Amino acid sequence: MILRLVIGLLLAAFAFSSPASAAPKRVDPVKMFDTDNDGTLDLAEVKKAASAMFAKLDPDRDGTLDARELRGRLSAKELAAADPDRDGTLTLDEYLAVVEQRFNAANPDKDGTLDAKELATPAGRALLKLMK
Ligand SMILES: [Ca+2]
Ligand SMILES: [Ca+2]
Ligand SMILES: [Ca+2]
Repeated sequence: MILRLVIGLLLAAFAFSSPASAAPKRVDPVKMFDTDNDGTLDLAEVKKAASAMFAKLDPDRDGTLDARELRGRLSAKELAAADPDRDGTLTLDEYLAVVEQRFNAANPDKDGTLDAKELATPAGRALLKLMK
């Protein structure tokens, strides 16, 4: 009985917290990565998160990410563009170069930081894909 009630409540809460669009988890990405707590993400914070993501995506720890490991984060075209030595994989440096490009794309006001609004733009979301 109680279990069914709990499950019912959980389902209701889930339905309630899922707006029509497939919104990502309602975790504030700024709070997740804002290590200096200034309410915005600077490039250092973004790169730190992206480096952690890189390590997570590279379980065999060979120091590179291939197309399979990058699936859903970089398209084949984006991978090719980010891979100047054309070996089909990205090193951490190559990965962070893409991160920096996306950071700049998401920061049109060029103030050196991304706020929640900038992170919610398509460019900001593309950047977040490389961070979490
Ligand atoms: Ca910050
Ligand atoms: Ca490469
Ligand atoms: Ca900004």
